[in-house]
Amino acid sequence: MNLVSPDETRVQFSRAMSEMYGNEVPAYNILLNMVSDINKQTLDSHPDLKKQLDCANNLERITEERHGAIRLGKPEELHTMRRLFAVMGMYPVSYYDLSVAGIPVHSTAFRPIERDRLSINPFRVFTSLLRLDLLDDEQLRIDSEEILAKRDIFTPRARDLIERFEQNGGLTAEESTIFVQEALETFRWHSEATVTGDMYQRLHDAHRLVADVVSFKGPHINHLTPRTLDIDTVQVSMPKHGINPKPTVEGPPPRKCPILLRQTSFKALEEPVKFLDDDNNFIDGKHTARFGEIEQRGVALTRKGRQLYDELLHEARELAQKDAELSYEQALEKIFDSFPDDWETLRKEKLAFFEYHANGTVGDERDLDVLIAAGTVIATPVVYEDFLPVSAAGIFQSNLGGEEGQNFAANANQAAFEKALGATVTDEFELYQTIEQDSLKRLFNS
Ligand code: OOG
Ligand code: NI
Repeated sequence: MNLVSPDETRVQFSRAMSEMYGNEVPAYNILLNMVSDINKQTLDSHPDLKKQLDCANNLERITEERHGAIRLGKPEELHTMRRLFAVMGMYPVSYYDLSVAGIPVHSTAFRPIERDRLSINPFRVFTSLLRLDLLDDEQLRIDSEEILAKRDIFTPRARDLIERFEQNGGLTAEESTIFVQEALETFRWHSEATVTGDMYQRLHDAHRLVADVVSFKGPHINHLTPRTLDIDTVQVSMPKHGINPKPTVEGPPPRKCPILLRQTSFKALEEPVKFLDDDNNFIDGKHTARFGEIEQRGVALTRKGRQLYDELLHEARELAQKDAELSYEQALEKIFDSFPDDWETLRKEKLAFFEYHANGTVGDERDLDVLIAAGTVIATPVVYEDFLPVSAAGIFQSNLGGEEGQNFAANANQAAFEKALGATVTDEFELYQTIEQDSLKRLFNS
């Protein structure tokens, strides 16, 4: 049997999803054009950045690079979703507890995990599972479970093809094409709700997110995010194109050497939907769910670097609250002064991960600092491929319509999440560590 690589299925799926979302949300296409223009300009005016990306085999992937997000309602959905993403070579990485930010979900990101597969297409989907256990209203919990129990978000054909993939260790080209079409159905927008207007209102009053998950036939993709090389320029250009972004960019402040991830989004559009009435007729209503986002990715930090980032972010948020004279951005810039901002220091202090490439004959020398100083070895930053819980909370909040002032007690439950998933999530730090170590092996064994 001639089987296609899961990478090929992922590439096709990522393209199909982008096309579908562009048809559903026209502002997404405007954003894509802006990002593509600004990326071209950035590369033209920063040959060093271009070289760095090229060196790490990461230049090609940027044009098509996207992440999306979905929200699931019940454990079995997460379980089947894991199997569906595996068909495309995407695996769950990291656990994100959003309850701390007043959002009743916990999440993971499905993405490729090996360096060369990421280079082909790093498509990722931030996937959240609703936590009805965090709601106070017992009756609403029961009603929601009952509504969700009735739906199947996967097509029978998609389920069959997932099984074929598992049995045969892959799909044929023909099966892969059908799989992409069938999988797409799960992520499509449905304007017809499965609940009455009254029920929607009850769900909405508990939390807008609960209404978004429980009221519809499936987990519509709620945004698709292109990667920009200059988020600050896109942020200021958006209003010129009729798009209003949230006021602040999430993540670290602007820097010479970008770290982790910076993100900004524009608000969800209010869309016409149809609810049921008591006689099962459709009545007109409105729902806000889908939005746009852009991201800029920087270097992946080591545990040590990440700890420093988390500490400084916390300090900056405190400072911005205490000092009315300072804007959030000013507080962020001020506090992040103490995060080294040159590649040499980031590398020598083991704050970030790097890949090492030979640029001449390495010989018997094993001291990286010596080799790099001599220009024999080049160190390039490893791209951060994951998400940030505090930033994700900010993105959730902005598209849920601002101050959704709920306080759930911090309540991580990774064990329950992994039980639903039917697998453990991979530790992101170990993946970056492997990329760095593999590059050293190539360097010194060849
Ligand atoms: C996901 C929000 C988080 C990100 O990029 O951090 C996110 C959602 O709204 O479902 O997309
Ligand atoms: Ni996102």
